[in-house]
Order: sequence, then C-alpha cells, then structure tokens
Amino acid sequence: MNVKRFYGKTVSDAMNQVKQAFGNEAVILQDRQVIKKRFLGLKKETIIEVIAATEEKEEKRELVQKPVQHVPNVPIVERPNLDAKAYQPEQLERIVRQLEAQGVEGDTLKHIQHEMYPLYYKREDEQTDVELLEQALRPLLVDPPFTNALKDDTTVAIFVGQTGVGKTTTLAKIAALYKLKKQRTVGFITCDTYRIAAVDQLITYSNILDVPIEVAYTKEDYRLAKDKLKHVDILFVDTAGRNYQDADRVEELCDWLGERNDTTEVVLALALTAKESDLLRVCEQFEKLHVDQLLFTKFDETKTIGEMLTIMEKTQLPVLAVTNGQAVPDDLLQLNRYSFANYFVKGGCDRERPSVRITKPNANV
Ligand SMILES: Nc1nc2c(ncn2[C@@H]2O[C@H](COP(=O)(O)OP(=O)(O)OP(=O)(O)O)[C@@H](O)[C@H]2O)c(=O)[nH]1
Ligand SMILES: [Mg+2]
Repeated sequence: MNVKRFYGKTVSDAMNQVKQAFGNEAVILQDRQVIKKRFLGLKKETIIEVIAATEEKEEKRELVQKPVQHVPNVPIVERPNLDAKAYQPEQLERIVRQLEAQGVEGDTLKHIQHEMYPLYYKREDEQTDVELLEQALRPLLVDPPFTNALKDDTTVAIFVGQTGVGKTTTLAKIAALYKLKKQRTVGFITCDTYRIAAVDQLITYSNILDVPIEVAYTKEDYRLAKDKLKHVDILFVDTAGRNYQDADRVEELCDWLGERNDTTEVVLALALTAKESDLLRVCEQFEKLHVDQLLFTKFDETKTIGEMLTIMEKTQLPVLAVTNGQAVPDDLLQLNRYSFANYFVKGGCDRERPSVRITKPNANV
C-alpha cells in the first residue's frame, strides 16, 4: 500500500496531483484544511491536504509469479479496509447516514455514493447536503422524475395496482385537479365491478365533481363506455384491485383493456406501506401492460421512503404524483427532485420550496 500526502490551494488542485501520481484507482483517506506558515511563521495560509493511497502493483505481480512455498508460522497481517465506507468526507458520510435512515440501501445507495464523490471533489463552492444529493440523483432518475401531470396528449388514463393501494381515491384527486385547476372536461369509467361498494365509491366522486360516469361489466361495455364519453378531454378509468403478484391477473387485465393507442396512459399505483421486494415484483409483472407513470400513495403512513427511490431508479419511470392522506382532492403532493432530496436530508419537504397542495374550495369527501 502506497500512502502519500498531497497539498493544493483548492480541493481540485490537490485531487489533480493525486490523479497524476496514483491515477484513477487512488483511494482518498482524508481531506482537510491545514494552515501553512511562511516567512518564519509570520504569514499564515490555508491550504488543502489530501491523503491518498494506492495498491503497489509491482509487489502484487511479483507475488503471483513466485512459486508457492511453504512458509511456516507467518503471522497474518490484516489488510486495512479501504472500501468506500472506510473513509468519506464528513459531508458525504452525513448524507449516506441520512439515506440509510430512510431505508436506502444496496445498489441504489452505492450508485448515489458513486455520483456524490466526484461532485464533492469537483465543486467550486460550498454546497448544502440537499444540493449535493439533488445533483447526485440526476443521473440515477428519469428527467424530470416527478411530472405531476399526465402526458400532454393523454385522452385515457387507466389506474392500475394491487388491492386497496388508493387507485380510486387518487384517480378522483387527479381528475379534480384537471377539472378544477386545468379547466379540462373529464369523465369516469369504472371497470371495478369485482367489489360491491367499488362502483358506488366512484359514483360518489362523480356526483361531487359533477363528472359523467359509465360502469363497464364486460370488455364490450368498456369499449362502448369509451365511445359514449369520447367528447370529454380526459377519461379516467378505474380498475379492480387484484393480487398482481400473480402474472395471470396482469394477463387478464391486459386482455380486458384491449389494444391501447398512443394517447392512452397507464398509471401504476404503489402504496409506500408495502415491502420494497413486493413493490418491485408488482412493477415487474406490470411490464407487460407498459406502465407510463408511477403513483406513490400513503406517503403519510410511513416514516421511510427509501423504497420509493429504489423503485424510481430500477423502473426508470416518472412519478405522476405522491399522495399523503385520504382527503379528496387535498392530499396530493407535487414533488420535485429538490424537495425529494430534501426529504432524505431533513426528513421532510422543504419549507422554502414547498410541495404544492391542491385545494378545492367546496368539495370535501
Ligand atoms: N393514509 C392514506 N390513506 C389513503 C391514501 N390514499 C388512499 N387512502 C385510503 O386507502 C383506502 C383504499 O383506497 P381506495 O382508493 O379505495 O383504494 P383502491 O386501490 O381503489 O382499492 P381497491 O379498488 O379495493 O383495490 C381508503 O380508505 C383511502 O381513503 C393516502 O395517500 N394516505
Ligand atoms: Mg378502487
């Protein structure tokens, strides 16, 4: 192991020297500001000291080439552990701890660390933890990660997902947003005739929002309902919650919904109260249906949202909305990458750049 100190006026100065001496394989053991005295100690200057290490490759090659010999009683000397966790600048260590507290782990955590290192060393000015994390998330997620809207040309939005995740409630929240804030005409179709109260639930929302509704008991009904409501700008389609861990259930749904055209959008609702492994399995099963956007519900019912980040990274899908309560249409968060990063760093959405709440003056379900 070759360990050396490097000095520079700035971090990037010192890092360039590390690169020149040790190449890209170097491991940074420590970086800090030190005071250098000049002119017999009368003048002081603050400089950056970086301690870096690299493997001594020559030694390694020699070891491989030598024939194996029996060496009796040689004491085993432990190699120092110089992986990413052994040393990290304090700021990075702090951000990693916060991410871990939110349940971010495995590859997602490694990818973030990988992105943060160069960002940290290349930065010219001091960056806050939120700013650093927000930048590190850029290459990991689709851009923008939170659309907070259906696609511009969407005419049919189909909400799918496991039982009880909040499909119907969120569909009503988003339809209210389009009708009340974006002045679009909307209509409802419910295909959820599987549960007795499901039709009534959407009829209630349709009455409150004064939106036309059709109930589809069969595939043919669904086709006719779409035709009947073709005058509205956006049709919101509610589907029955089923156990979509089971691939057959997804096949059934694909068959029911039939061929989709370019202006159909499929939104997969995922409850943040579920286990990450289950959520990932549901996402995999739904690949057949070509999901366009994700929807995370029950943000208010969990203290950790690490799984949300993992799923966003693994699926590379944008997020239509995040819901944080039962009230229609109020409990709908509109996040952005900054407020998302802020959540991990501070355990809550940023106050200066708050998430937007949609409020309707006279509907309260
Ligand atoms: N705390 C909390 N509850 C929610 C949220 N979204 C929905 N709910 C509640 O979750 C329950 C189920 O919501 P629904 O909208 O009926 O869920 P669904 O996915 O349509 O259910 P099925 O049609 O039976 O599959 C209801 O009690 C909702 O009020 C949320 O963001 N936070
Ligand atoms: Mg429902």
